[in-house]
Amino acid sequence: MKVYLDNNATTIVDPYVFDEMEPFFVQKYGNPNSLHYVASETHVPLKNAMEKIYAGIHAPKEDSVVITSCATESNNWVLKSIYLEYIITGRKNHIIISEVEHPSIISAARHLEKLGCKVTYLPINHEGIVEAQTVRDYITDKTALVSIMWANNETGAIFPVQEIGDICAEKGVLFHTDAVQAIGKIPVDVQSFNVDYLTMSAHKFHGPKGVGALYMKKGKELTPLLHGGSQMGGYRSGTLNVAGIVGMGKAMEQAVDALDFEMSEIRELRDEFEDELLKIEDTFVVTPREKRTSNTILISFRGIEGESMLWDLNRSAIAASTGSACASEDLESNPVMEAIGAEADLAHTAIRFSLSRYTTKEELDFTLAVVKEAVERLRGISSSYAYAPEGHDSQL
Ligand code: 7TS
Repeated sequence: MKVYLDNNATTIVDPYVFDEMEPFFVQKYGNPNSLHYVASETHVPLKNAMEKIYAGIHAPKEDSVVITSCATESNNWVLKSIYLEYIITGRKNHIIISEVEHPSIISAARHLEKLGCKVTYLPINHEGIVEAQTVRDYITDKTALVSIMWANNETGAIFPVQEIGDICAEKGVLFHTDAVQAIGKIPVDVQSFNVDYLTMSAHKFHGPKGVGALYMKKGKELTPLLHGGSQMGGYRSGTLNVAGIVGMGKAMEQAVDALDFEMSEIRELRDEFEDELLKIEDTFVVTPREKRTSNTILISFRGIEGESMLWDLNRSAIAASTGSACASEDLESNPVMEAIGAEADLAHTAIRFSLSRYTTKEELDFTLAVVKEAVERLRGISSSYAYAPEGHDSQL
């Protein structure tokens, strides 16, 4: 049995999404900006796909959704645009992000810091959540932007973006949220709270890789970073990724349809699996379930290096993660575990299981059995487990 539990890194393309995309490679391959019939074959599908993306986040027509190549691009774009519009011009000098944002926000912010922008990296609380009050505490009259993710990719923790949006509106500060891990997991309605910019990525909700989007509220500023033709209203030039956009539209429609299923059935599967994992001695989960997206578990097994556990899982054809794939090549400890101030030995033991609507109970039962075996084997050879603090039966 092959088990894929790394859906926060990427998801399988939904077969309906794939079917919808296929004609745009070898049949309807026109450049939408050309003036002939091959081009016009793309117009209605593109329009329909864009409508589905707008509908998926409840964006009114007067707002903008600009297609990008990925969430990394959307996130970089917002920060760099704010720098060009507000910081370099001297209107403001400060942006606020959290210390558990995706690297596409953190690295972009660090880059802007080198260019003279002040950046505040907000802490998370013991549950792995950025509190709205903390945002309020750090806003100054020189703050141009607050960028706080909606759901964290490591823990699934849902951040109070509605409250944060209210605070930003009250203080006259722009608010961006990275909603990559929220779409398809919780209802996303840009009209239900104050948000100026919102990032999406199709491959996180069973769409194709290489296509994302940036939502922007009417009247907000955004500096075009790719100058060229008039595509995407001149905000982002370059020939449209027709198949990708069509795929993202279909994936969004499917994600909205499947939302109840994700929030009930997948949650139930996740909870049962988590209950069983927590029966294993010396295991820890940071964020309480009700404050998390329904598909994610970040769990620590004391005494077991995350990478060793992954190795054992991988040998049994189970794909999981020690956290973000963007950071997992360098054997660093999990950034969220570090941010909550977990003891060093625990910060290295976190494993992320992220489910999707394709995950089955059989797959989770199999995974549980493999995890139990791995825990026994790895603790048996672990020197750090023998030194674990009180409350645990020493194996010495
Ligand atoms: N923002 C969040 C919250 C993410 O989780 C990711 C990818 C991105 C942005 C970047 O998306 P992309 O469209 O540019 O690929 N997160 C992960 C992860 O958790 N493991 O691998 C990739």
